[in-house]
Formats: sequence, C-alpha cells, structure tokens
Amino acid sequence: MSQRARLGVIAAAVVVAVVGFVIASSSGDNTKESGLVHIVVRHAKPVGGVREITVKKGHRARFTVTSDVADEIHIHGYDLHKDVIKGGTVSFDFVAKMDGGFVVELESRSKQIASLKVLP
Ligand SMILES: [Cu+2]
Repeated sequence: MSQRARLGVIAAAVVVAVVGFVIASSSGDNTKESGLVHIVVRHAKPVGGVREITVKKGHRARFTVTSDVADEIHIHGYDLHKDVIKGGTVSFDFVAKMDGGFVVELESRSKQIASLKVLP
C-alpha cells in the first residue's frame, strides 16, 4: 500500500469513527438524562409555555434559564434556588434523587416556568 493510500484509509477510518460517535450520542435514551433544556423567560413568562424537563431518577437534570426580569429561580421539592439578574442566565445541574413532579418558578412572582418530571 502506498503512503498516500495508507493515509486515505486512516482518514476514512477517522470519518467513520466520528460519524458513529455523533449518531450514538444523538440517539441516546433521552429519558435518562434531561439533556440541556434552555428556558427563555420574556416579559416574565416562559417562551412557548411551561417547559417540561423529564429525567430518570438517579440521573442528571440539567437546564438553563435566561430571563429578561430579575428574580429567583426556585425548584420546589428539591428546594434549589438561584438568583438571576435581568438579562442573565443561570444553570442548574444536579442528580435527580426524588421522583415526582416539581414546579420550577420565578419565586417572587409565583410564576411557573417549568415542570420537572422525575421518573421512578
Ligand atoms: Cu417557589
């Protein structure tokens, strides 16, 4: 095999590996981890309505909130809080250890922006 042919084989193998990895990572069981959900709050309301974040118990729940109003993001049940500034973004990344349905809200407005569903 010539040097050029050898390089061609290596390049083809790399392409196959990369494509395989992309397919494998995009077709994962998305009920286990929530994937990265991005909630956008505009005029103090979630764009597209209350968002559902589904995750299997024991796996990571991950989401970010970008808000055009300053408030505190509160996850009921888990009782996690984070302040968001006007125009700011906050991220949550935690292991969902309790199953059930949990409200995520703009605390000072008592406005629900998401529903966290943790499957048993
Ligand atoms: Cu609350």
